[in-house]
Amino acid sequence: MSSRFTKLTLSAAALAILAGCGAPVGSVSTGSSVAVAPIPAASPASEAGLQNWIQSFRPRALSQGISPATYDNAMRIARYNPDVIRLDRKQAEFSRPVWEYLDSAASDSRTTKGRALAGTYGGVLSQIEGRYGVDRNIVMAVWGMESNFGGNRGKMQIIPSLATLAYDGRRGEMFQNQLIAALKILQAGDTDPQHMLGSWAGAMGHTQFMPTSYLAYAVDFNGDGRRDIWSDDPTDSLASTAAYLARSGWVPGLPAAVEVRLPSNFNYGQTGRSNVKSGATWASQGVVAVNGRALPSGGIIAPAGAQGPAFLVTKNFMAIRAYNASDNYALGVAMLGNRIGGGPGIVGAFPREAGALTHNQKEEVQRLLNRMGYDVGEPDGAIGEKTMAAIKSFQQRIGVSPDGYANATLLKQLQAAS
Ligand SMILES: [Ca+2]
Repeated sequence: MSSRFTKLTLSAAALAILAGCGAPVGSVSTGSSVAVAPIPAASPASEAGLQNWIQSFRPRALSQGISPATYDNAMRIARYNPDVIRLDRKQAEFSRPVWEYLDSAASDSRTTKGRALAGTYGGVLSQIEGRYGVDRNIVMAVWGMESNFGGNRGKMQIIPSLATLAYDGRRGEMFQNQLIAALKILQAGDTDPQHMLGSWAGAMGHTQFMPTSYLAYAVDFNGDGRRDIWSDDPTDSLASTAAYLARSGWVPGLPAAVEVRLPSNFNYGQTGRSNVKSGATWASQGVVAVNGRALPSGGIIAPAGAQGPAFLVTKNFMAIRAYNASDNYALGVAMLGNRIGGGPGIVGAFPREAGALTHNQKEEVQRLLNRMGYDVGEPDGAIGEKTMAAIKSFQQRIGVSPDGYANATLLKQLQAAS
C-alpha cells in the first residue's frame, strides 16, 4: 500500500512494470511505457560505503527504540544491491490510455479469479466485513490489484533493499524512515530478517504494505499471535487492508464510484473529485446513475473527457486514494470490486478510436499552457490536477466544453492559440 508515496506504494505489480516485465497493473503505475535511464554499475566501493553507513546509522536507530541486538541481527544480511537503485531511478511515463489501464485492472480473468477466491475465503471475508465495515469486494479488489491475489507478493528481502535505498537512494530520508519501521516490525517478533520479503522498494505481502503502513494498520486477524502478511494465507493481509480503509474514512454501505450518465448540456467545469455536491443536486442537473439507483453525494470525474464515461465518486473513493493516491487506481479498485461482486463493468464507451496522447505530446500540452501563462509547473508528461485545471481554463477561454481532458483536439487548439 501506499503510504508508499504519500503512502508510498510500490507493489510487486508496479515493480514488474518498472522492470518492464509487463505485469498488467500496479499501484503506482497508472500504466504505460518506461524510460530507463542508464546508470553506471555499482562500484565495489558501494558495498563498503553501505557497511560504513550502517555503522553510522546505528545510533539513530537505537535512539528510536531499536535494540542493539535487533539492529545488528537485521543488518547482518544487508548488502548493497545496485538493482534497487537502478529501479528507483527509472521513471515511468504515464502514457498508457486510461481505458487500457482500466481494462486490465478489472479484466475478465482477474474478475473470474476474484470471484472464485471470494468464495474460498467467504467465511473470513464475512468476519472482516463485520469487524471493519469495509465492502468485501473492495478488499478483494485491492488484493487483486496489488499482488494479483497473492501471486506477485515480491520475493526480495526487505532489509537489504531498504538499507541500500536509505544509504544511496535519491529518496534516502523516506527510506530511512521505512528502514526504522521495518526494524520495529522485526523487534516486535512478527517475522525475522530472512523471511521479511517483498518488492524492491519495501512493499510487503498480499496487499503490499510498506513498513510504516504495517506499523499503523496491520492486524493479527487469525489470532496466532503474529501480524503475518507474508504467509500464503491472506487472512491477516486482507484484514489489515480493511483496517487501513476503515481508518481512512470508509463509510459502510456507500459505493466508491457510481457510473453516471450526464445530460448533453452538462457543465464539465464542475468535474473533479473534490467538487462534492449532494446526490439530489446532481440529480437536479439531470445526472442519473447508469444502474438507476439514487445518487450518493460526491464529485464527478470524466477520466477520458466529455467523450467518455463519467463517474460519481464518493468518500470511499477518497479512502481508496489514501491507499494509493491515483484516481485511476481508485477507479480500477472500484470497478474490479463491482465486477467481483457480480456487477457489470463500465457501461459507457471510451473514445478508443481517438487514441491517447503520447508522453511527449502531453509534455507539449504542458509547455504550450505554460507559454500562454498558465502555470502547470515543469512539464513532465503527467496530466495532474494543475494541468487539468489549466486545460479547463483554456477551454473556457476558447469557448469549448471545459472537460479538462488532454487529447489530440486539445493539442491542436493549443497549437492554434499559441
Ligand atoms: Ca496472524
